[in-house]
This record gives sequence, C-alpha cells and structure tokens, in this order.
Amino acid sequence: MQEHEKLIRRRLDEASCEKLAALDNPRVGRFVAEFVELCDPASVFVSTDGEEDRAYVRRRAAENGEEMPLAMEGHTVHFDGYHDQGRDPANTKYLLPPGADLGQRVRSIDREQGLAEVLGYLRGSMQGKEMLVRFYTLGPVGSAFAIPAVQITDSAYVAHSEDILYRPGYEQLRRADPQAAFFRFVHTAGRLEDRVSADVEKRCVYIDLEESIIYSTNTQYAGNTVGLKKLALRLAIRKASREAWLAEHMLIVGIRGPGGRRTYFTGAFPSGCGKTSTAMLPGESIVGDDIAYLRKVDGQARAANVESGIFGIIRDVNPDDDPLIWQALIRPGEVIFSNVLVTEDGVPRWHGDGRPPPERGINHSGQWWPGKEDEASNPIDLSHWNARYTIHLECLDNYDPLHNDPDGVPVHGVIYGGRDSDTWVPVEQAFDWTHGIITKGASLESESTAATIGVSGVRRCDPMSNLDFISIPIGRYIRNNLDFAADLSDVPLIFGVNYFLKGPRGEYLNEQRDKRAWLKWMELRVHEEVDAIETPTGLIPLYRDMRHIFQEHLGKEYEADDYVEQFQLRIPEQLAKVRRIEKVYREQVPDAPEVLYEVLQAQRERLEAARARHGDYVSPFDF
Ligand code: SPV
Ligand code: MN
Repeated sequence: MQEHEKLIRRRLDEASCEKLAALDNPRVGRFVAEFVELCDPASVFVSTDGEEDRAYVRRRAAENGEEMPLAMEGHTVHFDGYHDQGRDPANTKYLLPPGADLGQRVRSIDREQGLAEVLGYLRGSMQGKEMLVRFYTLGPVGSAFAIPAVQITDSAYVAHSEDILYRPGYEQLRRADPQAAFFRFVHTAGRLEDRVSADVEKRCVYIDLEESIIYSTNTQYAGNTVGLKKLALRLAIRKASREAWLAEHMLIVGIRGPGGRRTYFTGAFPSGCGKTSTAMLPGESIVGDDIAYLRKVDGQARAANVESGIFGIIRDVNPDDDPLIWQALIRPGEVIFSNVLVTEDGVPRWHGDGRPPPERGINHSGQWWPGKEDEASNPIDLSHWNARYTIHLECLDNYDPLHNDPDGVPVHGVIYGGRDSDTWVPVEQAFDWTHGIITKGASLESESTAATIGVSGVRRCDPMSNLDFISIPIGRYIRNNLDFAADLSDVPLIFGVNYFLKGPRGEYLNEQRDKRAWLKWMELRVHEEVDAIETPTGLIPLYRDMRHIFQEHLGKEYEADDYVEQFQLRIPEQLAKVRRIEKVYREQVPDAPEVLYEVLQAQRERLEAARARHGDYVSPFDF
C-alpha cells in the first residue's frame, strides 16, 4: 500500500475511503491525503454525485450555522463577514516561479514565498472541523468543453453553492483516464467568529499555475471561495491559451428572431453592469450568465456555459425590472440568499425589492435598523450592494433547450458592455472582428462596483471584462482573441453596448428594459435584415428600424429626439477614450500586439476627420 493510501485509511471513515478507492485515481488520492495531513480536519466527508451526499452537505450547512433556514421551503440565508463582501483582487495572486513574468497588470508573488504563506494558513486550519471533498465538471458532462475538478473545503456553504452552480463530476472522474488533468481547489474559511471568517487580514487566493491548484483562505465570499467559479476561470484561460480556444467572462443568451428562429450571443460585462439581466431578458432564453468556453467546431464558433446555476446580484430585483428572477426567488425551491436582510418572520429582503422597506432585521452587519452606520460612519443599506442569490438554472422557465448540448450553441454575435456615462452609444456594431476585439473588447472600460473590495466608481480599462482573471500576459490574451476568428467560416459580429449613458442632468438616457431592443437589432444584423449607419466608431441603427423594434417588442414610442440624444457621436469623449486606452497599453502591456495601436490610430483619424466636417457632437442623421 502506498503512503497516501495508508494515511487515507487512517484518517477517513470506511464509506469515504471506499468512495475514493472507487475512483481508482492515485493522483486524486495523493491530493486528498496531502491536504488531510496539512489541514488536520476532525473528519473527512468524500461525496459522490448522489442525492444522499448532496443532502448531507445541505444538512451540514444548516447544522454548522453557515446557512439559516428561511420561511419558504428550501430557502436559506448565508452571511459573509462585514469585511468579506466581494472578490479581493489585491490579495489574489499568481505564484510565479523564478524567471516567469505575467506583466504588471497581473498580480503575482514569488512562488516559494507565496506557497510558504498560504500553506502556513492552511496548516491545522481544519482542526475541529469537517473537510468536504467534492467532484464537479466544468461545462457539459462528457463534452469537448468539459474539465473535471476537485474541491476540498471546510465550508458546507461553499460545497452547497457548488452543488447548485456546477454539474456533478464524480462519475466523470471515475471513468476518466487517471493521467488526465483536473483542476484542484483547496479552501478554508479559517478561524470562525459568529460563523464568519475572523482573520480576513490573512485572506488570500493564491494560484499555482504549474500544478493547476488554487488555494483560498480566511474568506467565505463565493467569488473568493467557490473554486469552480472565478478561480477555475483563471486556470481555464491558461489552458485555453495553450489549446487555442477561449475561456471568457461571458453570458450566453438566445435571442428570438422572425419566424421563431433563435440566434445566440455571448456577452462580456464587468460585474454589476447588466450582465445577468441581459442573459435573463424577458421572452428570450438563457444558456448562462457568467462564464463561457468558446471553441471552434467544424469552422463554427460554439459556446458552452461552464456552470449550471446563477450566483446573481440581488439588487433592484422586483416584479417589474427582473420578473423571471423574481419568480424564481419567491417560490419554494433550493435558493441560497447571501448578505440580504432577514426579517423576524424569516423573509429575505433586499434593496429595490419593490416592497415597503422593513423597520428592522438581521443582515451582514448584525441587527439592522434604518439609518444604521458602521464604525467608519458609512451608512449601512438594508442589504449589501453585492448581496446575491444562488439558484439552479433548471428552476428558470427560460432555460434554453440547448444548455447541455455537448457541442455548445453556435455563436453569431459577441457583445461587450461597460458602465460608461458619457462616451459609447447604446449599441454599435464593430466594422469587423479585429476592429471589435480592439475597440470594443480590449477597450472595455467600466466604473468599479461593489463586486470587488475597494473604492467604487473609478473608471478602469478591463479587457473583455476579464482583467481580474487573466492568467497569461495580457498582450497574448488579446492576440488569442484576435486569432480565434482566423479559421472560422462564419465569423461572429461584434457589438458594443452601453446601458449607462447619462444626459446633462446626470439622468440615465435609457430604461432598463430598453436593452431588449438593442439585442433585437443585433439579431436582425446577424441575418442582414436591417441596414446600419456607418460612423467613425462603428455601425449604428437607423432611427426607423429602432422605432419599429421599440414598438413591436416593448410597446413603446421611441422618439426621434431620444434617438438623436442617445446615438449622437461624442467626438471629444471618443478621442479621450482612444488616448486613455493607448496609454494603458503602452505603459502597462508591453506585449500588446502592434495591430492594437494601428486600429486605435485609424479610429482617431476617422474621428478627427468627422470633427473637421461636423464639429464635436454629430447627430446620427448627419452621417
Ligand atoms: C462577478 O463579480 O463577476 C461575479 C460574482 O460573477 S463573483 O463570484 O464574485 O465573481
Ligand atoms: Mn462574473
């Protein structure tokens, strides 16, 4: 018997030993043994894909107080610590071996030093606790997209979240070649006080690219802990780069067109910029809302959702603004609410839920009352800006029929959208793939939001909304995106959208529901059924087409004045943007491809020529 097997026999009960043994995969066995020895848990639970094991995880989350039952059957609430409410990019680092370099926009730490730190946090971290060992599959099981993964955690909330958000993987791994690679995640919530991670100053997410293993310690917030979500995306970007496919921070949505056809789009939006609501447009169908793998199958771009659930922001979710999510959240079924407010009657409440605000309750800050402030005199809203719900996509009526297709869905359009008050028009098609990747994807900017810890409202360049997850030099990542279209017979169109354009008094120029009109226009563009106006920055809709689309799909009168205000070309802002983007790449991305500067320069020249003819602000009717 090998050393790791002896340790497993000594530390695990018979049932867990058997489940591990049935995998017949020594690399999994060694991985589990290594961290049982290091983390020193009181007990270990290895689970299969079976319902009994899933039920056990749910029960443990309730017993250890990580989740509390709510009044509605199947609903629970989880609180993260007051200072643990978002992803933590500052303490998320790549472990770099000597000589490796990812560029200054990607945070890293010397491998030996980082390993010593994080393994130090893990040592003995599970004493008195139970270690859970879970197996999942990223992407449709058994498909070309699929990647197996193993999660070790001492948090039943994390394991429960993963059971909702990911496809099972035990059986897949059992049948897999024991030499085949798998992603590995090790998480500890660390020392707990009042059920939340107490040592957040020791919070870290360290990524070992050589071993495909990610460590996460002293945190509970899902974006830092749920290994298969953002942690796996970092590993997948690297794998994709080696294997010539793309791992993207993207939704996948099916948009209905004339005759009932369905046209699929992927879309990248930084957190809090309308991504989930684009995936959830009323009348359309959702494949996924967060992470997509894109591959080429027979010369066609195809996309698969890595996940099987949604970890969505619960703010302004109400029957008017988000009817489908609302429905899923108010009926019995498996839902984990996090960082919302809970009333005495066990009812979850959140900002913008369309009901009269509660007078008191419990939230992530403890007892809450209107006007409550924290120790730094910051007002505490009834629910956190980044409060979330976790649900399985199966519970949505609009789950797309192709969601599990092993070939994914065909991609006809790619959308990039940020939070931009004054530059981009609501929707615009790029001239071609290269122009789109550079001026829409690589130029994506957004004001920061509460999904990451730090100051909100700062504009930053976030290539493809993937900056937080890029694990290769950024220039190479952009090159991979450019190259993806090279041998496609049917190249997807690229669009930029902006749901956050503001008028002179700071008011939003569009309603939330207008985004459906922009998607309907894109759908018609894919099939070449509407014309477009060529401007220096791309192709925009004709007024008469938009008017017709608004009427047909939203029952709304779309006024010419609104069209002009929304679609005017703002040349000073556009030129300032070109300058900002160039500066970021020149100063921070030494390996940026030369074509990026050429495409930006050509855009600048078109803008300057337009300014010479028309002045600073140009009505779409003048092109
Ligand atoms: C995001 O912030 O992009 C999310 C939530 O999808 S998190 O899991 O925190 O990444
Ligand atoms: Mn995301």
